[in-house]
Amino acid sequence: MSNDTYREMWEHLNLDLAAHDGLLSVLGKFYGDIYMSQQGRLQGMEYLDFVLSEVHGLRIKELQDAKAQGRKIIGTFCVFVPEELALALDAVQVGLCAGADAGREAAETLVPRNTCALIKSFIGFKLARLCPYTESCDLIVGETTCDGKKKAYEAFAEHAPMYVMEVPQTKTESARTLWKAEILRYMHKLEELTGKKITAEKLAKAITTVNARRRALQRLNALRAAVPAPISGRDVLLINQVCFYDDPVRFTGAINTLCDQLEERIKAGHGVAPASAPRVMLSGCPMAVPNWKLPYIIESSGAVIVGEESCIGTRNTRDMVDETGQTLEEMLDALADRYMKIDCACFTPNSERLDNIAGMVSDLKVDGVIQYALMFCQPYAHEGIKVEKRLTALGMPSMALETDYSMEDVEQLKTRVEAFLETLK
Ligand code: BJ8
Repeated sequence: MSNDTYREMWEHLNLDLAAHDGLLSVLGKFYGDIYMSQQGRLQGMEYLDFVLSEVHGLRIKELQDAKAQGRKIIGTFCVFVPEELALALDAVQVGLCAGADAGREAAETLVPRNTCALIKSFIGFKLARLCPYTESCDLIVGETTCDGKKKAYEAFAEHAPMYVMEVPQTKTESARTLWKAEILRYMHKLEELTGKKITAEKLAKAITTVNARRRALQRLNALRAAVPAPISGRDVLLINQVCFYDDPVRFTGAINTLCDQLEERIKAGHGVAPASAPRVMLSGCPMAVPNWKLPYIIESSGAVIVGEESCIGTRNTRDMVDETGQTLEEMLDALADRYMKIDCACFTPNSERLDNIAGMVSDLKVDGVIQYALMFCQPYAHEGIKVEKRLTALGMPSMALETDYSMEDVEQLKTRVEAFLETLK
């Protein structure tokens, strides 16, 4: 499609065209430096490069076409919002978390300065009219996870069509009852929005679709246990990020093709980094597009990232929805059970997260863990202390880093990462 057609579409979505041009050119340059400069990338990554190059183009056009056919677009910020329900009603779900330091000043008119960068970024994108995804949404679904998000949604609701799911804070029986009720309430909201009814048949199909995507990503993650590592952490982070935007069936096919190529590479004993490269796992806050700063620093310092214990990582893909349910009720229970397993730091207690981290460290043959927390993120900063204790007990070296989306601390982070990697050698 021509650039003029895209510009018309962006104008129609009421984007600030000049600011948007600026964002795209920075994004393109950043992507070139961080991704295209990598050696030994697999052919299958071309699909991801294409998707990213068209992230504000072709994919937005697809969303507009879907809307023209009467389908609804649902925006989300958290892996707690069950995509299966949207798919079962023929709606399209897209992730709206943002990873760029854009619109920060505008965001700080709605939320306090000491709010994490992820929250400020999605608010900033909205207020600065930079995000065609946000502008395409018929409904934006928030959730009661951390305090920062909860309060931000109140402010955001003045600017966008918001709906908030109540996510419990514990894993007790009564919390599960509340969560099941919330799933039903959300289902009714979506039915009202789409003018359609969820049936067992439609939900079963949606469950299979989302499970297939999880299975492909699980396959990809399992292949990273190979030594030498067959794919860079940067590329897998990109895959996990694109998973929130792309059509689920098309994406699953592309990831399985990539996994076939990875298997060939592993069989041939080839890797993306030498077998001696320190194998690092990232753990903590999600990294939304285009937040590639830390992975780039780590991998350009000679290490390879082999796992992301994060929502834009294994927390989003680890658990499957049971597919044996026959009735709508059984399927909704299966959904409630699957989503209650998410080990977000907003839960108390959240000891299963420590077990999951220990499992990943061993499965992926990790040499060291870098805990990543966004500045002002209380839940992950708190859990960082427990995570470090567990890792120390396992004899696993770790370090904790706190940062935001600015580039001011790049040199400082690089120095700390290099010093940590030295200790792993
Ligand atoms: S399930 S991790 S996507 S809430 S970084 S906004 S926690 S202050 S993103 Fe999350 Fe759902 Fe949990 Fe995952 Fe708050 Fe921390 Fe900011 Fe965060």
